[in-house]
Amino acid sequence: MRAVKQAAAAAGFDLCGIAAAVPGEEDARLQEWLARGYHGDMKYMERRKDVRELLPGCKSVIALGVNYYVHAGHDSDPAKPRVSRYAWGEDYHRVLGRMLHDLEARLGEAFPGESFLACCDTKPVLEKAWAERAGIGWVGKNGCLISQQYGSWVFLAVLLTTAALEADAPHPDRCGTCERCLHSCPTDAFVAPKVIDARKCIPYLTIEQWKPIPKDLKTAPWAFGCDVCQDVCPWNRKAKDSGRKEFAPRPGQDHPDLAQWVRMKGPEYRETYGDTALSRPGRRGLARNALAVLREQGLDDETRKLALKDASALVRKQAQL
Ligand code: B12
Repeated sequence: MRAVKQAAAAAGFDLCGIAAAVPGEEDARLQEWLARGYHGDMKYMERRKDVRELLPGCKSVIALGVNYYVHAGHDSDPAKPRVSRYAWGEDYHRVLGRMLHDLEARLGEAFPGESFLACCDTKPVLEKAWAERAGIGWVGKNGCLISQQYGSWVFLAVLLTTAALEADAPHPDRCGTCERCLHSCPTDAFVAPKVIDARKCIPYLTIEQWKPIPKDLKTAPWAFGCDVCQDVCPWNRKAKDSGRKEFAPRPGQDHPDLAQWVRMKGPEYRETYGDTALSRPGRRGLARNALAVLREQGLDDETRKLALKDASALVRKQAQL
């Protein structure tokens, strides 16, 4: 559907595909994933819905992708504390939210009388599965949506609509026999190709849960998220710089000062990270993550003492591990 793709490109999206809003195999796979408890404390995963319940009369799903790769790259020093690439700049929910708003306005004019509902993590929708069905990439063995053009450094969003749009063909799987990602995971989180036990995945431990990080799960040097299974992916050798300044690393946001994360108080935290993805786990979450890395790399007495006196039980408990 050319009009939709042109509008998506004009709104800033790099990838756009269309799928018919009918249920697929992914719902059964999600149920199995949940039944095995792989979602851990992410209770919101139990509320995923048929898109037709979210938008009554929904006929099509417009899947969208934005390349977030910037050439800056992590320092080659393996001991330097790291923040995952997706969180180096402005929070992607804000950036994609603006683009979705723009696209909705354009499509509202092109398809009068039709309804639209924008989702970017904000609604209970399986964005990767829709992206694969709409042909913009495939779910790789590393559990990420991989685009043949951009690799896996793409953010996803979907726009549900009541408009009956011509669907694209699903994307074929192009991982072949490669299994680099499966063998590279620092915490052995893959139970099978494409299937992650989130409870062991560093992004879950450092972003999505609010308990101390267990001693046996070594997160260093990752202080927020993790990119290992994407860094080793051959499809990411082709990554192209998006040229988007919103995703370029802010000072210290790629390699943070961990002692500072432990020292930092609420106002400074909000001022520095309030409009970034690092706002998700809160100040306490970042201090916990910092302590987990410092535990492995060397925690000085002053920082430990400060953490043991912290107002947050989470931070104190992490410092005791
Ligand atoms: C929950 C969640 C997480 C969890 C769980 C990860 C996961 N793989 O599901 C945690 C916290 C661990 C996480 C981590 C990350 N996340 Co996340 N996350 C989500 C969220 C909110 C839901 C994903 C989901 O539905 N998972 C549930 C499982 C059941 O779904 P699934 O991964 O699709 O897995 C099934 C398929 O692989 C399927 N399957 C498909 N085909 C086949 C074939 C066979 C034979 C089999 C057996 C299975 C199978 O079966 C699996 C179930 O067993 C989405 C946003 C959204 N609303 O969709 C973002 C999202 C997936 N995350 C995103 C990002 C950026 C990340 C990180 C890269 C962040 C980081 N660097 O730290 C990591 C990547 C980790 C990884 N390797 O996947 C992006 C991914 C973009 C992309 N290109 O894929 C998303 C889409 C957010 C966005 N809007 O851009 N995330």
